[in-house]
Amino acid sequence: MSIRRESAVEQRLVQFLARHPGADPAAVGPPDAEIVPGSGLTRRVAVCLFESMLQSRLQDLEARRLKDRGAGYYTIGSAGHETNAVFGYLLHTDDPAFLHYRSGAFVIARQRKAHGETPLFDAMLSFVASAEDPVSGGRHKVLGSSTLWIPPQTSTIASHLPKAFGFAYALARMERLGLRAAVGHDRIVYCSFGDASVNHATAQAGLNAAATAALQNQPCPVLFVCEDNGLGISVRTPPDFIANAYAQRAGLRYFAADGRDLGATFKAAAEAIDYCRRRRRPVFFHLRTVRLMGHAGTDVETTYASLAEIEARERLDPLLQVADLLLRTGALTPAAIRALYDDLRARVERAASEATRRPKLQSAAAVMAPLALPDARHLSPPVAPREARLRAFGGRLPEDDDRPRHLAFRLAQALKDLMVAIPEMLVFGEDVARKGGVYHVTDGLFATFGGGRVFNTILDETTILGLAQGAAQAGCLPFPEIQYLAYVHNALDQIRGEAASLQFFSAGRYANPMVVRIAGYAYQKGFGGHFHNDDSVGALLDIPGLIIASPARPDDAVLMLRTCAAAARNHGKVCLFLEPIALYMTKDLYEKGDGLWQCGYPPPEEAAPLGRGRVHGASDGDQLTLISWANGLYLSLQAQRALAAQGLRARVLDLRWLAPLPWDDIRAHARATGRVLVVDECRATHGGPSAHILAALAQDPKMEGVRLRRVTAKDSYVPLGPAADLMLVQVDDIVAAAQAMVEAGAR
Ligand SMILES: Cc1ncc(C[n+]2csc(CCOP(=O)(O)OP(=O)(O)O)c2C)c(N)n1
Ligand SMILES: [Mg+2]
Repeated sequence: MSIRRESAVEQRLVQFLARHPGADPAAVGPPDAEIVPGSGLTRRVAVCLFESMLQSRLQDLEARRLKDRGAGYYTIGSAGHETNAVFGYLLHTDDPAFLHYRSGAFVIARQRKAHGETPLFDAMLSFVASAEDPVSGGRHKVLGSSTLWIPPQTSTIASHLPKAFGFAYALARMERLGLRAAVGHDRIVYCSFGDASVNHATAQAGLNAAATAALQNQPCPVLFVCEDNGLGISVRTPPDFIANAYAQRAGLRYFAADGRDLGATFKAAAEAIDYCRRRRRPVFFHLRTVRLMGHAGTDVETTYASLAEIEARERLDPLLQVADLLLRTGALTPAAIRALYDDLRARVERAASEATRRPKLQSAAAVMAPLALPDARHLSPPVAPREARLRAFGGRLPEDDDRPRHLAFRLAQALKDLMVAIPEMLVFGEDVARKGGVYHVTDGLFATFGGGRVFNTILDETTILGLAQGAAQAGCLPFPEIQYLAYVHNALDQIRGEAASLQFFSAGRYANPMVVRIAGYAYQKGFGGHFHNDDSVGALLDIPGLIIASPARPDDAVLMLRTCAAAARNHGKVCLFLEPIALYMTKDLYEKGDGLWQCGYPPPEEAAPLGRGRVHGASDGDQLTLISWANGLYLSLQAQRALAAQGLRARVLDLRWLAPLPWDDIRAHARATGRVLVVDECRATHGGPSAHILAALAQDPKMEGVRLRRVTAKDSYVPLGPAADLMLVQVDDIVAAAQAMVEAGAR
């Protein structure tokens, strides 16, 4: 017995077609008559669906041949799942679709409905990672279409359910707000996934969010389709698990069909789509499928299944069932179906051989092009008309009020200003609405803009970030809030794997612009634990393409928030905005009552240049540059004064941006003073950017002779009470390190 099942599966179909006796005269009818009575499926449409299904199968087989020849790279296919073509056919071509990797026939069926599409060639370009692949540009084998609302999905199972929910939820909200959306307000969102994937926390988050919305009578037209083949690679899903778990799930309307029965699937799919579209409520559609030819080309099924089982599955091949339906009813003659098979197979082979000759990505720059940051000169913040601002600010503009204010106060004003200027901007998260956020940073927004644009979410960070992605793709500019830095970690994949990667894997064709505000860092008095007092941003720093802003001063926070809004809105960027909780309410810098950590409100047309730092107290003859940001800036400025009292002159460079880092400023000030002390409030080992900064300076020939050093927090969680100070960088540590550097001699 062969452990590779491609040829067995293909031969079974070929022989079935060859041996089929043809039409039963009693079942023959005209093309527009129903092929299965009561199904709504005509013969014509059944043939059309079969073509999509067959093409999908032949593509899968070709993908394996390409891999065997060393010309292709990806072999997870749709074999056995092809009835999902029904949804591709029935939905509108701009009903957004977030797809399971086995929804290949869905894509083909949808592409057939649109003019000017070349689905076959596109798939082959994708298999061979050609730079001409019209979705990812050769960056990944993805199911997707830049013209037909199929944003590419990569391989993290279940990661797309929260954004599918988010798109549907936002679409309905945009309609109520009178906002123009990226697709019509009557569109529904399609989202498919496997049966094993349902177990994933991220899948549960998406399903739960949609169900909760429905139970709160909030429209959420999302059609979840579980393509249930009973397996997750080698692990069996308990029989009837999906039906038992979802047939009665409150908030989700359940539909089911056996994918081998084209008529029944068509009927149930049409009903489910109609329900979802008209009622604007979420649906869970259970599509029973089989998996043929293993999980992927590399999966040897015989290591975990008997031949009898494998062959039993192969007998359930939906193509056999659908071919039988078409032949029995005379929708196609045996000769026509064989010709169709031969023609399609030849076309697939021609397209594959052409695709292998098309160019690949040739340079690192070409690969990375979609990650490019916007030109700092093109980041003008949007400004609302004066009248509208006056109304929002109660008759007095914040820049006309010269009382200095603290960080949380200025951030709330900056958010308000942006909301006036950007009608599609939404603010959401836990407790952000009436309460105004746990730190009052969203104070007053709910009262000014109402619950349509400022709203509480359910308590789940995955949902919040999924909602942000979906809402962004629907045409909003989301400003989600994450309550604490540590809470981003339990949903990090939504940033790392999904939001930040979308422009890359779609070659810039799709974007999910957003500004994620995250309250974070340590130095909070009276709080312990790694959650409220988290001092690491390491997990965020290596995510390609992300913009990470981290202001310390109220004026910088306002200016940088505007830059982020422009980078997101005009360039589709995902921006993280890390706010130091410990400085939210801080008013003084050196002494109680000095009020030096308060600022005026920068005029609304001003913004901070992306990736540029800000230097404090620089003068000729400085002996040292302290480089820091956030709480570290606050401490460094205090250290600067203490050092000055000892006759040691240090300037302080606030990085402001952790990505992109302000390299020009870093290098200029390093050269100017000959000594660099990076004050990194994060943990020593990979917590913050200091090691990276020092490594880059150390190997820069222009930095010859510049002394380099850093101070960091300890590699520990942060404890409660005064013991926290033992772990975190203190002013004295900075002063001591600076003194030691200067005492060590000239550069
Ligand atoms: C988060 C995550 N964990 C593990 C994997 C590895 N993996 C890829 S597919 C798969 C099985 C998925 O099974 P199911 O959801 O039933 O889909 P099927 O392949 O059967 O269609 C696993 C474990 C992954 N891609 N993503
Ligand atoms: Mg499965």
